[in-house]
Amino acid sequence: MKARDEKFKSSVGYQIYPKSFKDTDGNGVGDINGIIEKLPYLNDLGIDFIWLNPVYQSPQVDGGYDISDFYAIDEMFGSLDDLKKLIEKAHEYDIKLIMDLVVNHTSDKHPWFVESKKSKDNPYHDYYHWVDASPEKMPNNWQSFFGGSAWTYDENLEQAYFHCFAKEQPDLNWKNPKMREDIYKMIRWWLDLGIDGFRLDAISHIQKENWDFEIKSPHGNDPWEPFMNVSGIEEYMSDIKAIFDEYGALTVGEASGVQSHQAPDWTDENGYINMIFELEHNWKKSDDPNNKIYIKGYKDIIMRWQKDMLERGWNALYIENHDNPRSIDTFGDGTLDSAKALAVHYMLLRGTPFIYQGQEIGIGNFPFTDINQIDVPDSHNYYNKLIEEGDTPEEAIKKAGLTSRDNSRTPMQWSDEKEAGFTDGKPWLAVNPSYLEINAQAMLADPNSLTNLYKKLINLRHENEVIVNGDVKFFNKGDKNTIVYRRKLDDKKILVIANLSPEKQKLALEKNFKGYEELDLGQEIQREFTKKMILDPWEYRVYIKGN
Ligand code: TEU
Repeated sequence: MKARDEKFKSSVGYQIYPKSFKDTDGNGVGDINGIIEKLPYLNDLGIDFIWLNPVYQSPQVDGGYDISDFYAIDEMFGSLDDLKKLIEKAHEYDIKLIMDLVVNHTSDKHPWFVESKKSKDNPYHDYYHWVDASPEKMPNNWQSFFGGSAWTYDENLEQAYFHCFAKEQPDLNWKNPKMREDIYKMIRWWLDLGIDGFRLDAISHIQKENWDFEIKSPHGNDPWEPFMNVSGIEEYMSDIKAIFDEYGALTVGEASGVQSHQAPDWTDENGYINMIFELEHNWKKSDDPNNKIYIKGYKDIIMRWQKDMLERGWNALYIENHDNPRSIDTFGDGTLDSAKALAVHYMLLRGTPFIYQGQEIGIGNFPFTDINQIDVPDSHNYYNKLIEEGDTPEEAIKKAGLTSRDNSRTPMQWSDEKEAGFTDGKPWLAVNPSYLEINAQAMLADPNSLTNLYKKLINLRHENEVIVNGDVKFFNKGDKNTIVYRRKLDDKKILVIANLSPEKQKLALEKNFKGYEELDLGQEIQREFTKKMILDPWEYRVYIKGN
């Protein structure tokens, strides 16, 4: 067993959605060579590791999260040799590479599933969850995350199989020790190849309740309860942890359903993984037609997670990823000023920050006008449901467009050249028309740009241990739109103030902070600390004290 490497705590991650990062062969889809080409850009940003979304062989029903061969790279992304080269080149820059580990389910085209469908006594039948059923009667009333029943009937076997995502993503049966051995073998294979670790996809769903667990809809229990961090998962997680420990792997788990008070056990020195992505904070009021994050709700959730992980455990910090619309539009108001305040307030919290490609240059949501501009299946399901319920196509695309995951999957905007410099061909998903102004080249050239602010914040984390290991204390907890916290390690203190709203805010601080000096984070004017302040829209201030 290797000693646990604590470096993840002082690291900053960068998430790459490979289909949309950089295309080098003109097929309109990003590729591994494109990532290699952009390593200098990532190195210049200052990030420490890359989380690479799936590049495995896949029919791409769900953006590569439907894997048909765990050991192969999908040819649209390149080859295994390209990946080895990426690992090698990234390591030359001292950048680590972690990959998605998708083991809750496979593609329905995976040979295991193809075998499992053949007959009830096929050796792979029990690699998945098959239960006797009829077309009229599914084994229970559980719903899939992507809409509709979590069961799909198979006429030949007169059984249904379970899937908590799309029907093309059958869930693996973790109760089967042979299946687990095959997964463990695969995990080792990738670590032996030289990757530095994993982002564990949907890991909290691998264990299910018994099939007779009933969902009391619509207002009874949480519809996802029967497969959210269900008891029995501990055994599987311990097995996986033992492998991670052997290799000293860098790990982050997407583990919704793991409550903040349970998270320390998952992520402390004896925990299964280094850190956790909670999904709770993406809280929107269900009646908000603009699909905005409700800032006070968000703030309360962040404060709770920060507090619960103060003594033990570790948070992964993020405001954007490939599953949510762009943060500049959901948390912010579309302006670069809002993106800056967002950057400052989350990058200095306690935990390991992740930046999602394009977030650092301020790409916003896509102005969708037609459902055919969208690829993800869940948006199509939602759109069709709205049409069935009587919405006009205009009304339906407005709602489906606003909430679509494809907002964040449009190509990276490198320059103001054709297709934003992403491809010489036709991009698989249209480039956001904002690219003429919003692109990496323009952002890097402007010293006060969002991108240069991200660079400063990354650097600040690297140079100040207080941001890594200091404690965190919040002030003015009840304020709706401002967030104020202090990081402290011995005599060194950092005070962060951010107005997360497009209106001026009166701030009357509960405590006087004396002897602090302002850090220059590229604002037009400096402002001395005072106990009472009127903050401009999206104003942020960072003050520092001690050595
Ligand atoms: O997302 C999974 C995910 O968001 C759920 O685990 C979550 O718990 C649920 O929606 C409840 O809020 C991951 C990937 O990030 C996503 O892109 C994939 O579509 C999905 O897994 C399936 O692999």
